[in-house]
Amino acid sequence: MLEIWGRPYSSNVIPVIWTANELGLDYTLQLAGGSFGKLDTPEFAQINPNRMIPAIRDGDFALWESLAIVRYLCNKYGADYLCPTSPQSAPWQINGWSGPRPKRLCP
Ligand SMILES: N[C@@H](CCC(=O)N[C@@H](CS)C(=O)NCC(=O)O)C(=O)O
Repeated sequence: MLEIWGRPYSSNVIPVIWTANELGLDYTLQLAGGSFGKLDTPEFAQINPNRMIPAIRDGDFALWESLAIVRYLCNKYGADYLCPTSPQSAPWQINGWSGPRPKRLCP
């Protein structure tokens, strides 16, 4: 099952959780960062050697950086919904809303 690592009140984690919820994905939230700690553990270093949240593990695949994760989830699970499949897709899809705000996803 998809694992999302982070704390749910982190501004960089919120877009990842929102995306997973919007796509209806089953996932486990691994509380990490801030008072939850765990960023210095060997397990987390395998997921994100930069030791920051958010990060995900999807089977054997690990990824970090909030917008990279959002795009990955949309590409893998959101075809024809959040992920554009044609150059003329509606601008509310993922590239439309994340492009002008490189650090923030603001649906
Ligand atoms: N550019 C990164 C920034 C990641 C970042 O700054 N994460 C912060 C939380 S928002 C972090 O890991 N802080 C350490 C901690 O929460 O303990 C992203 O968008 O994912």
